[in-house]
Amino acid sequence: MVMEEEILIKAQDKENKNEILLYLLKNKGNYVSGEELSEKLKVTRTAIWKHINVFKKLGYEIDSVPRLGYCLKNSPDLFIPEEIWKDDNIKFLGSKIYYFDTIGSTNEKAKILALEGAPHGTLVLSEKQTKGKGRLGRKWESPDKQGIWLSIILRPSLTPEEAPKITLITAVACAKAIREQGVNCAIKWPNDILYKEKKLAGILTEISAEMDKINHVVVGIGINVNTKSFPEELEDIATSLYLIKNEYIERVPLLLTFLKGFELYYSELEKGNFSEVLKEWKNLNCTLGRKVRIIGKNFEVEGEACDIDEFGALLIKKDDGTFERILSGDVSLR
Ligand code: BT5
Repeated sequence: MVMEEEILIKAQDKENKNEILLYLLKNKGNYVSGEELSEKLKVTRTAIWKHINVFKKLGYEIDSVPRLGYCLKNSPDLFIPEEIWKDDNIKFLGSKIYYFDTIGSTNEKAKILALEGAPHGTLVLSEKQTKGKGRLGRKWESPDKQGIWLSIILRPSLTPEEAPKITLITAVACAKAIREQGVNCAIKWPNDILYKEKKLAGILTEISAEMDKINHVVVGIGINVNTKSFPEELEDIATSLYLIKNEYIERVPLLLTFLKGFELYYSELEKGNFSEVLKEWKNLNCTLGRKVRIIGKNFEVEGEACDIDEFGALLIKKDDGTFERILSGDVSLR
């Protein structure tokens, strides 16, 4: 058996965050003296100096000026865990962060970690995936440092039949974060974020459950951020923020906006306010009111997508006037 190449950069609990890097990140653009750092963080000046050199090797541009101290000028736009922990508005996501340079699939890794007991809110991120997955074993193109390839481990108090709601709240958080970049994307039920009918992001929700109880959920999100070109077979169906805006987009701020939105909608879901999120979903979707064809595991349905119910299922009005409730499938817009 050939072993998957897996290069881990960091696996860290939030309690063990690097306070020096965090302090520099929170004071980006300003000088902080070695004395201030050493007093506030109770570390020696030599230790600070050693850490600064490690951060520089990671790509952080840090000025050191005698008497003024250290100033973080530029960050490398990588998913170093402190980049997430620097945002105090993010509460439970990132309780533990696994950050890889290379991995087969963040979802596959997250499923293993979940079985090993990884806590609610654990994040798995990788700069590239060699076996990124879509639904039904399809492939997800995940080129190096060009996107956000992320999996979230959740331990929700939902019943298994409510699991599709998680895909919907993820889609809302994802679409909203992308719209903040000025890109008018829309959600195609159940798991696509489209811009002008081309796929900008996809979601893959996988659950481990018993009859009436979810053990854990792994929700995978892939967002094409700075992809400049796609393989031929995806050229007509995929796009990226870079291709839409014709400029390089910083990934870290986009990730932070997504995580904050996700926490907001997830807490609504846990409080029993899913209908509020559903309203947002309806505002952002491009499926309802359209003629669609849905291909599922053992069925094919055509008709008008007329509504989505409180479980996140799609209601189709067929040409003969009867209705069908669809839980999953591939939708093509007619
Ligand atoms: C999805 O599946 O859209 C789910 C994608 C989830 C990806 C994330 S990345 C982090 C996490 N770890 C993983 O291994 N996966 C998740 P589906 O609806 O089945 O769409 C898959 C189809 O989208 C493929 O068959 C291609 O046609 C197309 N596709 C592949 N890569 C793409 C890309 N980067 N951008 C747009 N379309 C793509």
